[in-house]
Amino acid sequence: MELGFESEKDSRRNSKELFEQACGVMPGGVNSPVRACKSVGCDPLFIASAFGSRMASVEGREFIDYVLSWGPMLLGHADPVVGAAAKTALDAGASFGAPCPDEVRLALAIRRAMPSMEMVRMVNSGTEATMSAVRLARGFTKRDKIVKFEGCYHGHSDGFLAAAGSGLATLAIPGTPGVPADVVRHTLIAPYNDLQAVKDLFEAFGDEIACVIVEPVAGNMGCVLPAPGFLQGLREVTEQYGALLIFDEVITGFRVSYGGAQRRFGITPDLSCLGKIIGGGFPVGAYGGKREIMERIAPCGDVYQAGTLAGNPVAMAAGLATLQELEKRDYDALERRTSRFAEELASILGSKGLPTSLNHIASIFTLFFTDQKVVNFETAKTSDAEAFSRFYAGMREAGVNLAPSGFECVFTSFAHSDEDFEKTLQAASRVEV
Ligand code: KE4
Repeated sequence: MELGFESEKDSRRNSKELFEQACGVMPGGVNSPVRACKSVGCDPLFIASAFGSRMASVEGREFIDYVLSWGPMLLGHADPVVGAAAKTALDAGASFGAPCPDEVRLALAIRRAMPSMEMVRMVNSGTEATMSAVRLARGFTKRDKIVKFEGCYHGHSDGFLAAAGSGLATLAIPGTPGVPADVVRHTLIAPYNDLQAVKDLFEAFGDEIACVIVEPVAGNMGCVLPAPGFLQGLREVTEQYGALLIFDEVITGFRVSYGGAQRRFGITPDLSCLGKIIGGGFPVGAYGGKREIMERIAPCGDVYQAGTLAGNPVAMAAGLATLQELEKRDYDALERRTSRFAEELASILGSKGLPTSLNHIASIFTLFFTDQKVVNFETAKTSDAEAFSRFYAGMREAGVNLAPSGFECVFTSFAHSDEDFEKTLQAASRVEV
């Protein structure tokens, strides 16, 4: 029988029934693969609402949330200031298909935080941002090849889906059908943190390489920090060969500092890509960089890129309110609290006999279940996936919502209280792993 929302009763249905219905009408029952929880062997929970650090499933079960919509909700869910800004914008009209003041205000706020982004173009997702930045790099340099890093994920545009990290790594698909070999032929892949491998690629293909695109802190093989000198080395080798350096700051932008990883590590990329936080939960991405490069983008230049809902007034208002709020917040205090929390979590799980390897920066961390230091995708893959699945299931049972993949991050927010952390640690101390 076709299940439907014929009656009020239906809307109170549980996640299991909703997932069954979803699977009949949406591939995998979800709109993004990792949400299906396949790699941890669970069915997804359907969420009815979220506020601050908490979210509630359709069954009314409450969870402390460390996914935060995969990063955007650094202020916490349903922040009242962001919500009010979005509602006011919505009451004035959802979309104009014409310029609006908040597009300019948000672009200026981004540039103030990240001065390397002399010009900014708004798009609707991180995928669009990175796809467009690479097209621009190719147009500007008149070169075709790109360098990316194994385990880094830059969204699902064709050229990147070769040994990508998030999603594909979890589903163990090293590339994907549907992408012509001709396209990924131009994609060169190096191990993260392996500067010599990058230099070797430039040695071999130097004048064909348009850009190096990198997550300055990797977040899609779990959290992996740049080795000392790695980012500076990328800056130098790209300058040496006339290639562009693109920072994919979709996760790190406004999270590892208000000025992103580029401010934290003191590296100036040629182009940067943003998403997640700058939309405050609405679909927003952006790319930007040096004026002479960005001015090659249509309509002032000849590199084409467009989008019906780019710069959407509601999303711009939410993003602007988010950045204005974040500018007032104490990132160092959140980093200290997150560090203490992550260290205590590691020691609790270590006391259960699990090997633990913690990577942490700002309000992001990943606890790998391995005795190796995790510095790239190879070492990330030594983490015990079965142990992670047991940990995930046990924590969800105890009311803690973690990312359903060992190749993702734990995100904290300015809404997480010490009580949230304490409850989470108590849950971890009871989990059978
Ligand atoms: P979106 O197209 O999903 O907005 O952004 C793609 C993207 C680009 N760059 C980085 C560094 C990213 O992390 C992402 C997307 N991140 C994943 C999870 N880490 C989104 C979750 C999902 O795919 O459902």
